[in-house]
Amino acid sequence: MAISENDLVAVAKTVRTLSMDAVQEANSGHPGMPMGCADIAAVLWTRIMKYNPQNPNWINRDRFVLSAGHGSMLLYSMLHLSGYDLSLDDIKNFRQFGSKTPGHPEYGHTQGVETTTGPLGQGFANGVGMAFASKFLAGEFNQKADIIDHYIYAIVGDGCMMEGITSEAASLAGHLELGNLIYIYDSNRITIEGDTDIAFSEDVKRRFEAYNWHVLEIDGHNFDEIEEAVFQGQNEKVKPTLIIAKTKIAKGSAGYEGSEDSHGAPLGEDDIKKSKELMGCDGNEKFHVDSRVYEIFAEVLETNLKDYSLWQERFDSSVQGDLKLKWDSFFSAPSEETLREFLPTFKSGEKNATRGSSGKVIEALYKFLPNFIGGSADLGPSNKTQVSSVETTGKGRVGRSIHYGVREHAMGAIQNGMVVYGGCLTFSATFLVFMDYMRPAIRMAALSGLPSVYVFTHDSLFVGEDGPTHQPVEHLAGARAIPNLNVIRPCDGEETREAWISALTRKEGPTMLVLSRQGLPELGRNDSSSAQNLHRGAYVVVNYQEPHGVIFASGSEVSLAIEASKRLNDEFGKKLRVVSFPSWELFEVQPESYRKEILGKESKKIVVEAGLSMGWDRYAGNDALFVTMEGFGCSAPQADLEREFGFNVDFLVTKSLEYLG
Ligand SMILES: Cc1ncc(C[n+]2csc(CCOP(=O)(O)OP(=O)(O)O)c2C)c(N)n1
Ligand SMILES: [Mg+2]
Repeated sequence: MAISENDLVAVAKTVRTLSMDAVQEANSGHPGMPMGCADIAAVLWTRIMKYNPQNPNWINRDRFVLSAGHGSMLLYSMLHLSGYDLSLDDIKNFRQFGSKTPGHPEYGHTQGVETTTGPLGQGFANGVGMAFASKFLAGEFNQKADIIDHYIYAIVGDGCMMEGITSEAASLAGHLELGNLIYIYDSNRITIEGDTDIAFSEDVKRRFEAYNWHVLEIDGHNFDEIEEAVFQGQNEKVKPTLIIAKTKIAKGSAGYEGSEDSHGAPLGEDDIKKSKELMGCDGNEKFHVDSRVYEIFAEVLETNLKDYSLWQERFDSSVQGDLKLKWDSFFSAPSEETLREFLPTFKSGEKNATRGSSGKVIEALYKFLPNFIGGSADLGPSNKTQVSSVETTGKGRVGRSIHYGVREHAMGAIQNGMVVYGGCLTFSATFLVFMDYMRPAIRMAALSGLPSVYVFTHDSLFVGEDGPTHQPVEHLAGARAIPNLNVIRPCDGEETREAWISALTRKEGPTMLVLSRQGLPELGRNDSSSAQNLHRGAYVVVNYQEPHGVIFASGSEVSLAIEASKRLNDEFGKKLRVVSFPSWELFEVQPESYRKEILGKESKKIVVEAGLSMGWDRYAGNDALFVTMEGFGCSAPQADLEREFGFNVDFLVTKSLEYLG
């Protein structure tokens, strides 16, 4: 049975009353947005979207992204009504400790939440990543039938529209012609401080048309217009669609409709009672869902289940044999052993920049893993991420080697969208110094537990002549401060391969690979100093029975430490162990006995790292010698910087002797 206009009214009313009640009960939250978008949501979830709450991870479901994440009660209402694992009690516990209904939607926490949103604009860009991944998989698997042919829907607000990340992501989506995107802009012309006139006067329609989007304008409270616009969006196969929906924030509230006061605070018992009565509901009833509304969603489910089984049949009859094997490989992670079989090895005596070794690893990954995709924000040749063996992206074309353009922030968030979508292993790349341009997206990956891989090259002062604008100083400390982000700074090619293995086999969160621009010697290794020790975070590369002290170093400073240690022993009889310390995070999860053994009993500890010393005292104590950076670098050739900033063997030997006494 078709969903009638009265049904839509009933659903929208329920979203409004549940949202008012939940925010009131929590005494915090955002009722305005869900009330304003209730009509849009009612149409999307009953007449438009294909989804299956009984198999929430169905790969060909339509995705719904609530980019305006503060309106979480909109999403929770829809998830509850449509039969996801979210009860009315969960809604009553909105924003409470341990509930399934946190303030902003959290991926992995609440079934049916496709991506974590709240920081405005992230969701917009996540959706672009989903659309990219969807097109990529469609290209690989729609051989005999359309296996992947769904849409990505999002509701984005004025705030999303103002954020820079949205401009980056929209520009790329228009260029790639991601016609599977259908975004609805909740244009209520209200943000926290008031009317958007105070800060936002551009013509969004013309702006998005210029980005090569298909733009429509509708009344966001008119069901027919909403539905018709979405159909037009579906029929537009080339351009992404933006539906500018004129709405009223807090639509249906007796006293707050159209007012910024409804944005982020409960409406109050009085207004809620009056509003409910105006809507024809019992003013005293709380968290009420009319039985007809559940019936409507039972009908929706029936339709959706039919679509789902048709899809299943399509899948079973067309994805067979080699194509099925390929499908399975796309959806299973490669093991450490498999990766080690085909990844390159590096020989002692060679000299390689770790970005170069990483480049060789990337070439092999592209060759052996058909779902390995990624790219750089226009630094491919420098990041050594660009390969000629696979198709690149271009105007109207997705590909495995992605030209993100100079758009770091969107790159990070688009990558997150690909990861939550599934089916692909993906990396992004830029200079380490520009990680700050994508930091919010990295934080979201860490928070959401997404195994995104970041290739950050040109990792220190030793970038040289480009000067302090391009020389990272505080970036390692800043990265280590992000919970659940693994930071790995390998010292040579062998460690670089292992770092990639660590990143690609990690399931719990993102990993960043911090790589050198300059050449570094491959360490001479034996069994006990095998690069596979990288997975322990820190390990001994130079050992002595009764050492005078220990040097902790990472990345490009490991070979320097080894050379200094050798001279200190040969010329001065001072024995310093050297620990290659590529990753704090990997080290932290080792057994205590291992950590104690590596940190050692020596009271004399030296840290050598071309970055801030901040945080190293946790391993080396306050009395350690820190051969680190304490301020910005400067523009000069590498050798001069090594001398001036104290990162050469002579300096390290002299300083160590002074320190050891
Ligand atoms: C990056 C970011 N900056 C600031 C905020 C705080 N914030 C939350 S909602 C909001 C205003 C958003 O306005 P709009 O998108 O129009 O939502 P509406 O008030 O219409 O619901 C702001 C500034 C945020 N969540 N994310
Ligand atoms: Mg607004």
